[in-house]
Amino acid sequence: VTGKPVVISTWDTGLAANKGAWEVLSSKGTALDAVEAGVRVTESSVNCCVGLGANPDRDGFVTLDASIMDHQFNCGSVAFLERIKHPISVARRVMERTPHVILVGVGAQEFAVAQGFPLEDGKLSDDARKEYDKWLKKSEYKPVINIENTKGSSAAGGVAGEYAVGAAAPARLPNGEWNHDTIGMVAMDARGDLSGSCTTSGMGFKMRGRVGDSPIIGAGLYVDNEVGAVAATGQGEDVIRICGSHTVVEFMRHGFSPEEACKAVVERIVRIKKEKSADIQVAFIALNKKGETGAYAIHPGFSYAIKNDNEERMVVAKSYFE
Ligand code: SD4
Repeated sequence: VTGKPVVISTWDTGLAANKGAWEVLSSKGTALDAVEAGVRVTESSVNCCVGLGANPDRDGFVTLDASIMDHQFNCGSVAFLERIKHPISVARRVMERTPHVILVGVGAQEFAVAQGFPLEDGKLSDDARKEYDKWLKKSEYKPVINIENTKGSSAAGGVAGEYAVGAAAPARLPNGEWNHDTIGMVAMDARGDLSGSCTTSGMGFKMRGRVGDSPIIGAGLYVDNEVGAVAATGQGEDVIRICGSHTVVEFMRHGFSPEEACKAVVERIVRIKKEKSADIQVAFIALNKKGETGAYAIHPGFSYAIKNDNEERMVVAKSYFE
């Protein structure tokens, strides 16, 4: 198969990340190199939702999760990783240089340092410090995932459709809150091979040690080079319980389009959560072997960015709730 290169990634920050990935894809690089380079852009951004600038756990520490998967079922991830700037690259080293798939916590950090990744100072970013101080006043343990539409945060106010690049909103809302904490990216290279990546600070003010869906292969990310590649964002617990990204891939295997497959899995979550679905956001992005893309969310306002040879745009996905 000779695919046309394409990359898609979650939320408005996906635009900048796609640019990073495109540099690799447009020069005939591999999808694997592209998805690593792409999300590193987001991990590097200061005061962003992902990486060391993000909101901490409820004890005041930023703890990071990331995963990566290639076209040959090779996969690697890190979870509960502290003071390392590029968890996605550590995940790739786990995949390529260890016999394992997942490393967590201190072990993951020691591995990263042994691999030459600098140990950062662990200080919170200015924005995260402010958010944490605000949170400490009440110290409520209510880890509720952000639901974009209620804040009017995302591209073009969250109405489903396609938007010019200029419509993308900044990652942080005027009131100082993030509109998300994760970037998931899936790509196809010129050879038609697929890869995916996912990196996150997890849910803000989570319990110490909490790990979400993003570093769980099959939940936050899954790639089957015969079928397609999928990444998830939103309330990780509810993605894990249905092996979300893997399930989307399986629907595509049985003939669903990327959007139909994402929709079927979102509907499954809604059936499980019943009325509690009103309080959670989950969204999937999917890319199939033909290079077709799609997404679906529980709530309106979930945006994702697409880049290929001809275009660069934002799409606000359709959703279960209108
Ligand atoms: C998690 N899925 O840790 C991540 C959070 C997320 O936008 O996607 N936030 O549960």
